[in-house]
Amino acid sequence: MEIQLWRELLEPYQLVVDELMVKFRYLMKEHRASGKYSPIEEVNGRVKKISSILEKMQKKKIKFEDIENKIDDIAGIRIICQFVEDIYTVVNIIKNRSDMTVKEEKDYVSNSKESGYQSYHLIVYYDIITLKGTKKIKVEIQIRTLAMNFWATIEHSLQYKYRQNMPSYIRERLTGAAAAVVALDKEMSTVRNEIMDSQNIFQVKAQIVAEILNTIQNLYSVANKREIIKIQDEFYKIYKLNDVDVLEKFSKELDIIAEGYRAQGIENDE
Ligand code: 0O2
Repeated sequence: MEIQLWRELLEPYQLVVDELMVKFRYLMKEHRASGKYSPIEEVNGRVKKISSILEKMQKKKIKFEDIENKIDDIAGIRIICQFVEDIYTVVNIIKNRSDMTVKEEKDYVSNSKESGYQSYHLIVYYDIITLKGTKKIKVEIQIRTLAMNFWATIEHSLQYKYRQNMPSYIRERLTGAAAAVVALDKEMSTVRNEIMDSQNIFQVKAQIVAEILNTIQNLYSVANKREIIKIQDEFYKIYKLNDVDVLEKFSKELDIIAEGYRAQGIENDE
């Protein structure tokens, strides 16, 4: 196939990957901005390399004209979660979205592969719109925990290194490591609520601090310098107390001060 044709074939897949990364990252941001725990920890995406597509075509005896039909992971998104429970939350979020339709799902979390591989796979249809019109594209979304991803990354590299001839002592080590991943994820799930609470408090605090700093910055254009310095000093003093409630109270008081200046500004304009 001509190189130009490869580019034409793969370009829509790059658009899908770019759009979905923006959407999943926005989902993370939305959760965090509203002080909620995000079930998504990290999102990555890629378009399959031509060399990997050629390899798969050879292995599965796929003709050029059947590439798009028979290869489901030309566009791939990987979603990394902290806890096993989050995987199922993300699966439900995807299933309930109107911009994606699930074509197929494989739960290698409840039923890990013989290799020890764990991950939840969804093949979804996603529409892209270009000058040529609307095109339905298949995307493989892999959802797994940080621990599962660690194992899969290492195992993938070893598979690549040894191809079909992985020494049995390495395979045994990997099987043992896969069992350790299951145990680690189980152990982490038992402290999930505590971890979620502490992460939420951190998010809420970061959000309040951002709002306070924003208000102080806006005050620079309306209040006098002496007052702003007084407010700043007060903020640093309160920040050291490490008490979210006190910070929140301070933020509300600051809003009232800012509101006062705004009303005064409107009066002066009239
Ligand atoms: P690569 O190099 O990651 O792209 P398919 O091959 O997709 O047509 P299959 O094998 O039934 O059909 O699909 P499955 O089982 O859902 O696997 C799809 C992808 O999951 C693989 O893509 C891997 O990325 C990953 N995967 C599956 N099994 C394993 C495993 O045992 N170890 C690791 N590390 N990853 C696995 P590719 O195209 O096979 O490989």
